[in-house]
Amino acid sequence: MSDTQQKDAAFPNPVIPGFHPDPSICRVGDDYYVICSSFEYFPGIPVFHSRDLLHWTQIGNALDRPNQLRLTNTPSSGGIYAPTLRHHDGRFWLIVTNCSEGGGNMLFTATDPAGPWSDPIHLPDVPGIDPDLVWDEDGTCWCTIAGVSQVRIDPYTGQTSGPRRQLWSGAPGAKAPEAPHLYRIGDHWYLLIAEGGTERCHGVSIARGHTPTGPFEPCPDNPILTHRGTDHPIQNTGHADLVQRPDGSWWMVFLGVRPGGGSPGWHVLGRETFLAPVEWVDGWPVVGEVTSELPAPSWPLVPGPVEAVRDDFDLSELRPQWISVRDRPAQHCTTKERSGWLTLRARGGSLDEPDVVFVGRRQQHLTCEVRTRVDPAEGRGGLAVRLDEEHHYEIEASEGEVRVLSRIGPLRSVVESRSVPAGPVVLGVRVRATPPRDARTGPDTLTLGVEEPGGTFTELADLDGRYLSTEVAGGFTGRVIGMYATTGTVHFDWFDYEPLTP
Ligand code: 6LW
Repeated sequence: MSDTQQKDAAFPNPVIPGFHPDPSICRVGDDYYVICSSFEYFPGIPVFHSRDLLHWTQIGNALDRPNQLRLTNTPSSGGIYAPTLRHHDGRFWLIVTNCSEGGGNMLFTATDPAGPWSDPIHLPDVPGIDPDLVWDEDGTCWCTIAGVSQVRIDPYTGQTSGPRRQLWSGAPGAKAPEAPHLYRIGDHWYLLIAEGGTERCHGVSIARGHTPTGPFEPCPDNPILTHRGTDHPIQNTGHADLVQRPDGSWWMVFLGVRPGGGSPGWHVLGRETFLAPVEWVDGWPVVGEVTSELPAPSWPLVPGPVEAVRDDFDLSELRPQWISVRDRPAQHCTTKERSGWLTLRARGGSLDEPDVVFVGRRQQHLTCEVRTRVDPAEGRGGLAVRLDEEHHYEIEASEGEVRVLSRIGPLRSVVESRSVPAGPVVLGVRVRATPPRDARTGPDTLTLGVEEPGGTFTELADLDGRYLSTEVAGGFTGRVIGMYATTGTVHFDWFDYEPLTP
């Protein structure tokens, strides 16, 4: 891209689309890294890298071993909540809450953020969620948690020392002071928090003090970021983290949602990671306008690799974008059994169950087309759009038949069935965002169908996307589109995910 072209270019916001909530960012030299919550999915905590804050590439998942991430009996939207990523003393530090049985707060370290990350350092004396880490001038490590309270910890052992002290409870009357991050900036210590809850009342507030333990005076202009009470196309803005570029400019990553359809609006991609500029005025941060397009930056762009539409499972390991529900035992999911195919071996659970054998990727575009070629000769399985166990649409193949199924809360339906020739079959779902027309309009339409041997796509069902939205289903995640097996063994030849222009 030439300088002239760059000057006129605009860049999409969210900078990390799809279900990537609670972003935490740090910079080492010219490299930026972001991590996000991942809840009931395994592997957990996606790790992204950028050199320009606009182009982000997933380089791994921090928790990719069972001893790092136990999600047994975790309900959907349980598990891994808001992590914090920091760099100190020559290594990366990640602190996070696993809201599963036997979980709690824990620390991980790595020299390379792409991994491997360490085994967990458990923090049994650190309660609550949304833990943050910061080191003061003396090298003392402070852990700040939602509420907002703080305790001193030894990050190498997980031991706490000294009293746990209440730091700040946010603006008077605002609920849920959470997502704290503490920074030493200039002559002050700044305490950034989210409050109002992660729905439409979400916002970001800040306070400052002269020591890491306070006392803290609130910013007179709190909240410094919120879209509550507006019809801004980006809602629920909150849960932020700050980063300074080498040129001295400041930026904020935060979560937001993009409701679609008529009023009140339904968001289907979960809470996504957005970017906004920050200016400092009289010692307080002022967040720039949040826009769906970011203007060209003054610094060089460093685009990452273009993601291929097709994954043909030709590697011995799955790429980091692929996630499963709670775990991914090798005996149930492998690319080593049939070369160039993904083999899923059912273990009795259907998409309604917490142990379904499922491999999917986050839906990251409001309009997209997904297809997969499946060989159901030895079992039953197919292509699913999943929000949780009670909200999913799928097209399922068995030898000689395909069926469109839906689960919306207590309602299970066989929407359509069709005989097909024996042998492998191509299943597809086309997701088309609907422009806001009236209150009756959902955010999108999902068209599920099958590709005939000659290549013709036969549409079998059009389903309303509002029932796979967070406003209907609740929870903290977003849609994940993927492959599953409910009976026997099912082989998948390839998987196409193609963003489409609306
Ligand atoms: C997270 C809290 C929040 O712990 O939602 O948006 C919770 N913020 O900080 C789960 O994402």
